[in-house]
Amino acid sequence: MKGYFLKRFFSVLSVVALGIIFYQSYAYSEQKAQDSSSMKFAYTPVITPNGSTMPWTLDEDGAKVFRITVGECKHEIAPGMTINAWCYNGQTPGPTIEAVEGDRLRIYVTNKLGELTAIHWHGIYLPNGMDGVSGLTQKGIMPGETFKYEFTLKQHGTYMYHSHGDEMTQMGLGTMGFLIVHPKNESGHKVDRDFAIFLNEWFVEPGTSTPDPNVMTDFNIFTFNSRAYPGTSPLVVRTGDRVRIRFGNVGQESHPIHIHGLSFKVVGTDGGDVPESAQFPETTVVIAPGQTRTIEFIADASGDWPVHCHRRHHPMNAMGHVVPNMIGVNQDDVKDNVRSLVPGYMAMGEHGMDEMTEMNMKGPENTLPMMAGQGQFGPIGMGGMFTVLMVRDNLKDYDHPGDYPHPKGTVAESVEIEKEMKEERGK
Ligand SMILES: [Cu+2]
Repeated sequence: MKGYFLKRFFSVLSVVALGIIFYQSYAYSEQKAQDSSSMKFAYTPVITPNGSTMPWTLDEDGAKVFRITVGECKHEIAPGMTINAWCYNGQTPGPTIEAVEGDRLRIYVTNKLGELTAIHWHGIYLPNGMDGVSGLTQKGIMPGETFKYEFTLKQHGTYMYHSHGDEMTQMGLGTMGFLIVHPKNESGHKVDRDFAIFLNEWFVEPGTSTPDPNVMTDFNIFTFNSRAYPGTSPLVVRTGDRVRIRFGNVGQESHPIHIHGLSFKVVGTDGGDVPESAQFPETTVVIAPGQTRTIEFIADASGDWPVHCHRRHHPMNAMGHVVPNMIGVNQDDVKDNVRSLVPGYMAMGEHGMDEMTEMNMKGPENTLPMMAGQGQFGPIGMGGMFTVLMVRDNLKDYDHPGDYPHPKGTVAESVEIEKEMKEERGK
């Protein structure tokens, strides 16, 4: 009898023990399956406007696992224009990879293109064989193959990943993204808002959908995170926020990015932190091909402040170099006639280009108007590399806050000059 109970006791015990083991392994696999979307971080997560952050999972050995598929995708530059791009995980730029100094990254790259590829981790210190240069440091990843990259992050800062196999074509069609590494200790680096914006330029023949990667200098679409204004998301911040913006560029052209209403300091490059003693105030930062620049500022002035490339053609869409110069020429009687013969005919206005922002110009299909977007005071003569830094007092959240409520008497407006002068003299 005693033996029977003992047996029963042990069998119950073993069931309980098995249960505990099972539960633990279940809990463990739960933990293993836990992905980045459900985690809280010690750092302020980076926002990729119009883009996304790449999800990851934790492997048993603690490595962060990322999966990248290279392939074709349809990408909207702005409402009214969609291109045939080459993408990472169906996006251009590819989702932002975010990690912390000291992390071990395990990145699986699957090639769904019709030709070989490789991914280079721009600025990252790693073993030579992980550098991602097709032919030189590894075999090309052939169509259908998956390669594993693995390295431990020994630095922090703003880095990039991009194709290093037939890169003229592959990057020309969109294969690029951010690799952002947060410092192990955030103190002194903590910001309230952290944005990442990839710069790029494309040539898309008006009326077509596939960017021409052979074009060397004559681009007609200029983008922030592969979006042209008015397709770019605004950057919404609270007055007083410490803001960081990371810019990256692997294109053909350098872009002097200018911000209105405040000044900033360049605090980092793709080579690492800029020492404080070497930082100075600026309102424009040039980001050349193959560079990243990280800027920081306190958003100490509320308002709608433009953030744009300062090259004159870059905050524009679908520029054509065959646009006839019609400054000073009255074309009222001929424009519509020419347009009925040559669909999409574009000419400068007699008094400049601004009248085109108000014209309902019918361009070729899948082609953006040169300038578009509507502000609270009328049409905004901008396109391309243009967005708005919206700084607002007492924001509850970072949703689109609507038009800036200008304090009374702080907006430039039409006046009767004689009356004004008299009033001034009377003072
Ligand atoms: Cu530019």
